[in-house]
Amino acid sequence: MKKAFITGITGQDGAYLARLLLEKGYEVHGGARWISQEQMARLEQLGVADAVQMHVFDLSDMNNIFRSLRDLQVDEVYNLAALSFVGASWDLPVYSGDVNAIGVTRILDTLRTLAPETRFYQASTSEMFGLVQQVPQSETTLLYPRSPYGVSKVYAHYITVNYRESFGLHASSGILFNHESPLRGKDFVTRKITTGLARIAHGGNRPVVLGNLNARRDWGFAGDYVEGMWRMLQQDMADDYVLATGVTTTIRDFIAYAAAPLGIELEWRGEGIDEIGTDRKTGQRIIEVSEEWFRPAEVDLLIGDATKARENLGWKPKVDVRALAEMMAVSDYDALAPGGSQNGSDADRFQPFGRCA
Ligand code: NDP
Ligand code: GDR
Repeated sequence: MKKAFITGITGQDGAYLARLLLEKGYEVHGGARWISQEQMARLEQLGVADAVQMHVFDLSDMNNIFRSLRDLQVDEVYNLAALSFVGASWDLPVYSGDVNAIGVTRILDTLRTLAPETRFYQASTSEMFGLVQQVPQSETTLLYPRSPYGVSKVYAHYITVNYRESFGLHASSGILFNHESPLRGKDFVTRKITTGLARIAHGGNRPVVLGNLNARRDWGFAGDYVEGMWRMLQQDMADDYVLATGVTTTIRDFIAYAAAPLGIELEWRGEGIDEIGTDRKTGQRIIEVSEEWFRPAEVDLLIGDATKARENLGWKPKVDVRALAEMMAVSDYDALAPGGSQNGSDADRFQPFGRCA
């Protein structure tokens, strides 16, 4: 039986990956920060909370990482832990660097010292392409990050490549484009949209207030992407791979895809921060725009070329963006129904500190 350690197991991808590895017969260990609140919700939702073995783990603590990897002796480490919300990385730039960048060096250097045979996966990101230098983006596209998050992930990506080349570690970097699911954190735009629309479809009257509706993202389903992570670590040689759908969609179009299954047809009026989306049938305000949710520097367009993953790993996504939006909207709608699992939304619980002032 293979043993795997997943950092960030309490997050969206951690939950899907844990389920996948358990299905494949792995013994799954998970690392989670000690915080004084319930963290097992996603693992519970997928029905795997009791099957994983949890350990206190924090990427900012070198000795904790050293002891974890020494004691666990695993075959594979998946490093999914990170401060993953781009918007918050301007509020926490030093922490982003410590956790997302130096934290990866802490793991790699521990593996180099204690367990050089252990296979390692690093959660790299399309945010590294930032102000894109090529369309579509592939493994060889020049990087130009646009946020403290993106910058920290560029360091993490290259230190992974460097430890592979310097010490022969089986260390792979998955450059994953946006992937979402009903388990997505509620601050991310897709889930903020689907929780907000679900509330409205249940009779709510609060519009969803968003930032830049023109940004384009290459959105896939998280369940498909964790399969790609696993495939990377099953290769004889470690390498870097883009995982993406090859389709890009504006925020505005994602809203329309999510609204349709809830019976809302949107009509758009105005421009920039004056733009609003109303329900064509009732005239109710559904979407508003506020400067507050614009970022100090934006990533306008992402679209990935996953040819290498398709050819070398046999990986391709199964869920397209329309099906994804529908899956998330229906899940949030059902969760708000009587007896559903959710009775409100946490979206927008963190306000930016007037970043653009
Ligand atoms: P989530 O935000 O859902 O999960 C992040 C996880 O990291 C949580 O389990 C969180 O724990 C944990 N974490 C945060 N800080 C620390 C720390 N200091 N020490 C240990 N654990 C920590 O992210 P996703 O599941 O969406 O993403 C997984 C990884 O993939 C991240 O690294 C992200 O940057 C990257 N990525 C994600 C993409 C996406 O579209 N989802 C695309 C490309 C890359 P807690 O529960 O305590 O908060
Ligand atoms: P992203 O995801 O930054 O791509 O990072 P997010 O959903 O936060 O933003 C996507 C785009 O939507 C625009 N946007 C808004 N975003 C949020 N969160 N809230 C809003 O109200 C809003 N209005 C418009 C943003 O400006 C942006 O252009 C995600 C994370 O999972 C990262 O960890 C991961 O690396 C990348 O995807 C790939």
